[in-house]
Amino acid sequence: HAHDVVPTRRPFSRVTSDDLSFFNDLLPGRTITDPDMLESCNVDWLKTVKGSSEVLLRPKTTEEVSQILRYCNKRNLAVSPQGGNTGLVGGSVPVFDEIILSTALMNRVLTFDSILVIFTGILTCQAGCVLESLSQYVEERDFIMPLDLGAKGSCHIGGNVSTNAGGLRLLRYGSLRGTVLGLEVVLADGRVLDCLAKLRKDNTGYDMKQLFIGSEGTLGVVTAVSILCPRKPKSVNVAFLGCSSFQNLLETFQICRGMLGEILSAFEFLDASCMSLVEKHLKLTNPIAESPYYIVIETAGSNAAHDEEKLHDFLEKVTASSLVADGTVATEEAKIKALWSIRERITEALRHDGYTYKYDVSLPLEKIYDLVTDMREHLGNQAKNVVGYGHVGDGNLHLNVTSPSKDEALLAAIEPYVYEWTWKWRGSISAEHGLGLKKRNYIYYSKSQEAVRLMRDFKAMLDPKGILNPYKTLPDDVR
Ligand code: FAD
Ligand code: 2HG
Ligand code: ZN
Repeated sequence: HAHDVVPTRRPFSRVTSDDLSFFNDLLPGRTITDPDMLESCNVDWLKTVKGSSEVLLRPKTTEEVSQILRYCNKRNLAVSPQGGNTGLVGGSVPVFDEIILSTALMNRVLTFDSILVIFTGILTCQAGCVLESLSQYVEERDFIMPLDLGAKGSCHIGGNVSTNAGGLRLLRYGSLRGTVLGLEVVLADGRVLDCLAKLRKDNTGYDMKQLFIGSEGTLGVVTAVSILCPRKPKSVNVAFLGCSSFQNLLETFQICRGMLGEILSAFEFLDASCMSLVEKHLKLTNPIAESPYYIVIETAGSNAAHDEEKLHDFLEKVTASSLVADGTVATEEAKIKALWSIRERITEALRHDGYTYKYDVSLPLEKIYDLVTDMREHLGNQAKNVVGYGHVGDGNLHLNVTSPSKDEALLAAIEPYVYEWTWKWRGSISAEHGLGLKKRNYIYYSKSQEAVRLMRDFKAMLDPKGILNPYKTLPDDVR
């Protein structure tokens, strides 16, 4: 397995002046060729991959997306769909001169359902709605979005669906594969697939929308989403705790599930290195005594007195048994936000620390931190920092390695070591970020040849010319 394979440009057409006049007629003022405006759309959030697209299209409607794709398919022009461009695997930017199709102007809420006077909590919106705006919209109506992530201020719901984003609430509300009730998707040839159902239950044939959830823009462009929103909890508490060993942290999780189960909405962790980074680069303050490991627990329930009593009993138990060394609890919004930002902003702190190598793995819970310890030992002083954090409740570790600048020798020491390690424990080499450009050739560490061949067949059926997000998700050589 060679790492960091740079693909060769496939024989797509190049954009001509005739193409530009077509786009200008279809999207006047929304066909962007200005190099300064294209710059930020060509570079990913991590600033590690860069394309050289010369055209950015900003449709407002499904019909416009349909016309764009029908035209591009006919002309054999490659297209890279883009939402908030917060993806972490190099999937959201062109590799060469692919046209960038942005959902930034597709940001309308279509309906928020009420049947007579009863709100069902089903939100239907265009794909380019920013997650945080949707959160505000539904919260004003006493609901919340079933997902939450650190990128909420920029990421689009269509991007979330296309990456099957996990995030901080998955433990409680499940994955988008359960909460997304319907999708509208434009296929590569411009056909509009209307699967925008708003039903909780619907077993009429194959569930087509599932194919597009997590398909990273390679099978179609998501233009609208129906999603089931939970009621807004009346009482929210956050506890920030310190543990002296990872074993203690895992035991704390066990007890937490037992004592707080029905109100638990998040169980996240970070190690001491993450804490140092957010202190150093973001000037955040550690609210408790220094510890090797920190936990963020959130409860969300309907009765503040009951929830607080439960949380109190739990905290008493874990401190009395010395599983937890120190901790603090927040009930008011400002403090809750401050505690959460320590966890949510680690990705941002890492970007300040240097060039970042990111690994997003699922592992058996009891092995989850061994990978970090092992990697630290394995890399010695080759790395600047090796840190671990993530979604304990979901068995999902974020292992990040930083170095002062891009370092091929360091990369060769990390990969495929990290993938072999994950494979050995039957884990996933991409738990929630997808494969994009960076991880596509490692798919065989988590999927069988038979499964990958079937993926290739689906791709060939839905996008025979391969114009949608080429060089992404599927490996270069399908065996
Ligand atoms: P983009 O980055 O623009 O695109 C991502 C992929 O989806 C690309 O392949 C793109 O082609 C495709 N795509 C985008 N929109 C469409 C569309 N409408 N139709 C078809 N394909 C489309 N991820 C998690 O899972 N959990 C986290 O907790 C999390 N936290 C993050 C925190 C930070 C600070 C950052 C920077 C990223 C985080 N991410 C997380 C990764 C990223 O935010 C998510 O993957 C997010 O869902 C991407 O949404 P986006 O709109 O930015 O998509
Ligand atoms: C998170 O959980 C995100 O904070 C980002 O998934 C993880 O940057 C990362 O490695
Ligand atoms: Zn994550």
